[in-house]
Amino acid sequence: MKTITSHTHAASANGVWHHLKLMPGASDDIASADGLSSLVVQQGRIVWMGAHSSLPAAFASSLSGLPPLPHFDGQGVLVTPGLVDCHTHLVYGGTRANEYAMRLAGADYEAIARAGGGIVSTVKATREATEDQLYALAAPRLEQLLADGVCAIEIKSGYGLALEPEARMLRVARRLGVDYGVTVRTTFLGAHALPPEYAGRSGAYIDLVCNDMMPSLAAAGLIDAVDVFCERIAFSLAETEQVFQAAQALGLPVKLHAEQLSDMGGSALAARYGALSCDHIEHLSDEGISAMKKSGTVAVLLPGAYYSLRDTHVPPIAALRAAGVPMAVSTDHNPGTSPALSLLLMANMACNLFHLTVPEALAGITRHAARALGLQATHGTLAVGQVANFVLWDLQDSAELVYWLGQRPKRTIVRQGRITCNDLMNQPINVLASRG
Ligand code: DI6
Ligand code: FE
Repeated sequence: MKTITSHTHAASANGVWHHLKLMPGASDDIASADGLSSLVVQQGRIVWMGAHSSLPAAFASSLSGLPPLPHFDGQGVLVTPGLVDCHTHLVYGGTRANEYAMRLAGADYEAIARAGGGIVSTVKATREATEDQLYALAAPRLEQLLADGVCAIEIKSGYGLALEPEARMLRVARRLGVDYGVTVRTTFLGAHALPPEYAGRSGAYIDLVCNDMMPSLAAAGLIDAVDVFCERIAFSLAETEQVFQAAQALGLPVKLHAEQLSDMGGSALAARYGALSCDHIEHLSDEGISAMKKSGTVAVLLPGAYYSLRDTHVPPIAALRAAGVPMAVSTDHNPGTSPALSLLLMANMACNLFHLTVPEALAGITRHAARALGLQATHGTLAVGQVANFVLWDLQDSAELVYWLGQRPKRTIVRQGRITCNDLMNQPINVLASRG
């Protein structure tokens, strides 16, 4: 078994980080007069933030006989919270490049799915893969996302569609989180598609999802949230509600693949169950928007799927904005409709294709994405008490994060209190020594 040890070997980020130019909206704490802030990392958390001039003496020097904290000079570069990718199907076997070629030649996604391709073809490849094979396939994908500064990620099941292969996918997701030192939230998407052995017996399959798969996987500690693909090629509103009721009985939060290809009314239903998020939502109605606003449900925008399917129905961004529904942006990484492995590229697409502003796109891949996972207390912003996840970028203007296409700016990534990528920083300078 391949075990990654690089995270545990990465240098500790414990210390004082100063001369940081915070991305607008990165923090609710006030930046100092010169626009530069400092923060202190200890044991994997941000324990202090503010102007360097007000750094408490306890952090500036050694009062208790302990060695002083190292300090890191950010030299005024842009700092963002660690990015959050709140909707992925990262673990699967095979690819669907053949379907991409078919779509280019005129076939349509729904027709391919109805003909036994689509999700079900990935189910076949996933069921045939061992746990180690699934891990080996997913790890390099995760590495691509982490290289963009992703520090927390959601990973769904949904290509197993039976207890054992669903468990395998979720165990791989958990292992990736431990091995790479990245926050992983697992989502059970047993109701993603009807497995071939249940053809024509949708009700029986949903019973299996609710009464067998979900309780077993929850008891094994493999589920953080529950999702359904509510669509005319997948599951109905009534079936979706049955899954939500089972989740509620187990105390699991819900989310929904909603209104991607048609308006099924799934978002309003999800909102009634206090959903963390409704995702895709190209065909979201005004009723859906007000229900989401009322329940505090995040709208997750997935421009990679929109782009790959050559969709033309843009989600109702202006109405979501007017209603004050928080909007997140995610890769929706999956082999069928969004083989995307850059969250920064998705932020660009959300601006160009969906007309988000730069601040909206950046909030969409940090603060609001964390909320879509229920992680807002610990992820997505820079604040005392948050996990020490942040990225220093060799940039001055935060618009550059969204502007480049396929070029990754130089950066230093601190993930879970460790420096996991370091293009920018010299060795830490001892505080007392540097003060002479
Ligand atoms: N919507 C999606 O974007 C993915 N699943 C879903 O319900 C697509 C999954 C696939 O085509 O494999
Ligand atoms: Fe998806």
